[in-house]
Amino acid sequence: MTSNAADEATAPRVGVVMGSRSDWETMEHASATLTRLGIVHEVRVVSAHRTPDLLFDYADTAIGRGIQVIIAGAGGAAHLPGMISAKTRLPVFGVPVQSKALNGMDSLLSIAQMPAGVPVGTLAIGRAGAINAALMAASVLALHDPAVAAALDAFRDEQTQTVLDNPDPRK
Ligand code: RP5
Repeated sequence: MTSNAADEATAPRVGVVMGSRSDWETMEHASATLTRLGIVHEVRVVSAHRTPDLLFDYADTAIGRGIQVIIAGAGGAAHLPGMISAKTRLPVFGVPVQSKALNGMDSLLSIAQMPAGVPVGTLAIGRAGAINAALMAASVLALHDPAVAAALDAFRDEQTQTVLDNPDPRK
């Protein structure tokens, strides 16, 4: 493998970003799901409000660095996913982090209610949303990557089999 090919194999293809370190408890589920599917990804704290210049730089350079999908989690006045989408044509999946004050309804609405023309694919509040954002990212990559497609199919088959193998909820 040449060094260029090696770099390509290890370069992150998904960016997982979050507005605060406090979001990691939620967003680690996205990262763990990507890892389980063998998808190389990067994880960064990028705050729309506290580090706006970093947000612009991250979104501006993502395509050039080989990122194909961005997963963005934020809570409260959750502007991170929408502002990233405003700055890049990459697909952006937004994860509403459960806020203390309003249980994540604020996060959900501020991520979902984007104006026409600047999309954010919005997932459920919290852990389920983080996991599903990773699965959506995998679905996008799987369109052109047989290894990711196989990993995603295996994940889904295993999930189905686990339910079928455990029909009695008392056991
Ligand atoms: C948002 O504010 C973050 O995404 C986080 O969910 C929320 C609270 O941040 P911290 O005050 O815990 O850093 O920007």
